[in-house]
Amino acid sequence: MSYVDRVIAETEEKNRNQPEFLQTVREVLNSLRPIVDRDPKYEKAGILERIVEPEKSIIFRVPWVDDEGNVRVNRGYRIQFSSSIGPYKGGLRFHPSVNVSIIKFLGFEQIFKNSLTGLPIGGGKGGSDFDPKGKSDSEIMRFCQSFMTELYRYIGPDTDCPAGDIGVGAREIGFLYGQYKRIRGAYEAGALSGKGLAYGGSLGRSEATGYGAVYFTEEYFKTIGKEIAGTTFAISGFGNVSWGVCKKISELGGKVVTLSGPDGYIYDSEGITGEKIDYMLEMRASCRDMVKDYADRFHVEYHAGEKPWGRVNADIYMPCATQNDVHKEDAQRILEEGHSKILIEVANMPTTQEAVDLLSENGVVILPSKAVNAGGVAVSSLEMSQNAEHLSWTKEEVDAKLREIMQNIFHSIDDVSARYGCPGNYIAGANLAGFQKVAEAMLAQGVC
Ligand code: NDP
Ligand code: 2IT
Repeated sequence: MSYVDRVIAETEEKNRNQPEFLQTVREVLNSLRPIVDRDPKYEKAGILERIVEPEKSIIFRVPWVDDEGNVRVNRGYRIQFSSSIGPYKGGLRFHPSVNVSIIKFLGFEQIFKNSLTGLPIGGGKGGSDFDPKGKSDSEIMRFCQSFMTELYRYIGPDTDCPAGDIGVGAREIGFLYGQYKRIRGAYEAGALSGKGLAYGGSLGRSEATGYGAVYFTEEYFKTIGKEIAGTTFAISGFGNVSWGVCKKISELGGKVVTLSGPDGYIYDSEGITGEKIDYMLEMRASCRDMVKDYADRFHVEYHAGEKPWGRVNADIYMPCATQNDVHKEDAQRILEEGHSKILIEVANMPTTQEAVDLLSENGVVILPSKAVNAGGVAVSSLEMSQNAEHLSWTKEEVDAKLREIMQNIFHSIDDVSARYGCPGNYIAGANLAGFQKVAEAMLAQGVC
């Protein structure tokens, strides 16, 4: 049995009820064969066995009191996966679907994503099964304060720096930081990123994931003679990431024609621009969680219970909502519709393995999320740098750095995929390129 096969089998055995985690482990390890099967030093040093095991997993009780005076209890998580190349870094997700498998899949992805940015950040992820929907601001604050009352002992600017993800935006980061500061008795701004501009946040962080995804796309487009201007995009979600994607695509003259929510999708043939983009923020802030509101407000098509994949005429599909959003039947529809040959993943792991296989076998190019969405964590890391030097950079400075980072990521995964004999397989390229630096650091640091 090869080294990769053995470690996959052992990981499956040890983590039987963690499907999302196993999904990413299989994808990543399978694509590392050209490196780890060629040189026995990786097996000798147990690199793969170590990389699939989090350095530390913290699971804690989060008790809080709702507005009616009832005691509620949620479960909190922080999985500190790898500190080989820097302090743990990765978001916090508040969503009822959160469990160990989801947090471990996100933390594992984060190791390679963070390495791709070229910045000194390790991989981690956390969150809670708390559902922010329908909660008052006071309830959100009490929950965040209770969550941080336990989490604070494990984080810090040189230890672990959490940020936002699904269900955790500027409001939650504010409450979390306030409690952290109070407990620590010190202004350690670099202990959290995604902070407000008034208290140590970076200009450009809220747009960073979406803008970064579009800069990455631009760089890829150069290799196929395409431009954002004049290109039509079908995207999913209507959260922070979708908002940034819409803003930048519309600024560059492209057209986003769909958004989706848990209730269905909307089709806006005119494109999502101007006040419609601002309305996305309102929709999210309302906590109603219905994309139908957009259709009612702007009188466009609404399709209840459906996803846009393969149902609209678009040049590019861009899932921006959550994991496993594009299934095999969606991939089948994309192929039958026949217009688009490019899927750009922006949400973390938005495509099932079956869908990836079907699309790839039929000539659809897939740009993988751990490369495409790395702009968010990259600007988070730039926020940490600004905090460390007690300075704020201009929006232009941050944006120029973000663009350069995304361009470098594209070229690094493009080069590496060619070097290891799979040109154009950007999924493998991202895993191989992300792994190289982490493995080198692990080899240098001995068994730890
Ligand atoms: P938001 O909370 O702002 O938006 C998430 C969107 O996805 C909402 O429309 C949400 O609707 C939908 N969604 C979430 N979970 C589910 C589910 N289980 N089923 C159906 N729809 C769902 O999050 P972000 O925009 O920040 O994140 C979007 C994606 O991008 C996620 O995969 C995240 O991990 C990834 N990402 C985010 C980064 C960031 O900086 N924010 C950085 C890199 C990646 P609802 O809540 O109603 O289900
Ligand atoms: O998935 C991700 O990369 C994020 N949610 C952003 C993490 C961060 O630390 O900014």
